[in-house]
Amino acid sequence: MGLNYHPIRLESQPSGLRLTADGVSLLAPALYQGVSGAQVDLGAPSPQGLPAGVSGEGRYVFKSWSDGGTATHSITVVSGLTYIVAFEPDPGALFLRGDSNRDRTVDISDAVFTLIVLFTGGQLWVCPDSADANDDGQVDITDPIATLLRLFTGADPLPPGPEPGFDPTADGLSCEQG
Ligand SMILES: [Ca+2]
Ligand SMILES: [Ca+2]
Repeated sequence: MGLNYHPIRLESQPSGLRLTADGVSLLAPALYQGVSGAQVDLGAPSPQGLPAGVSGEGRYVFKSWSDGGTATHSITVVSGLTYIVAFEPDPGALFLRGDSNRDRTVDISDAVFTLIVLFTGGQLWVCPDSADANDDGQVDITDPIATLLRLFTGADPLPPGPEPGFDPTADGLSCEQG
């Protein structure tokens, strides 16, 4: 007698993130063939990068499975299974462009903070991306100037902003923590 397989539908929120079934890495949404009555280990790698097809830099962390299970847990295969794993943006990877001192507003103190760091070789940012006001992938004197120009002319900030977000452009800087 042969084994009876059931397809398990695996989805992620947002769509396009990675999950694992019995250690096999899958890009959601995906179908995984499970043996009827057997156990399958579901896993949610966390943190992980942006969903497939989304450019930029940022991270998502595990939030929940639709069955309430932990990031890695086992399920029993029956027919008609669907599991959805939810991820949420990693708060440490969210920032406002220009907010170099990380107080969640962009004002003149950010330009001052960046200048002090640049000229004193002082403490580095926990989120260098936030100090890259002109989003050219480097933190230098043109960034506090860009912040001051924007403040004095009322120009719109470069994203992410005015709400904290991920970096929409991939560059050499990161926002790893804090
Ligand atoms: Ca600030
Ligand atoms: Ca820059």
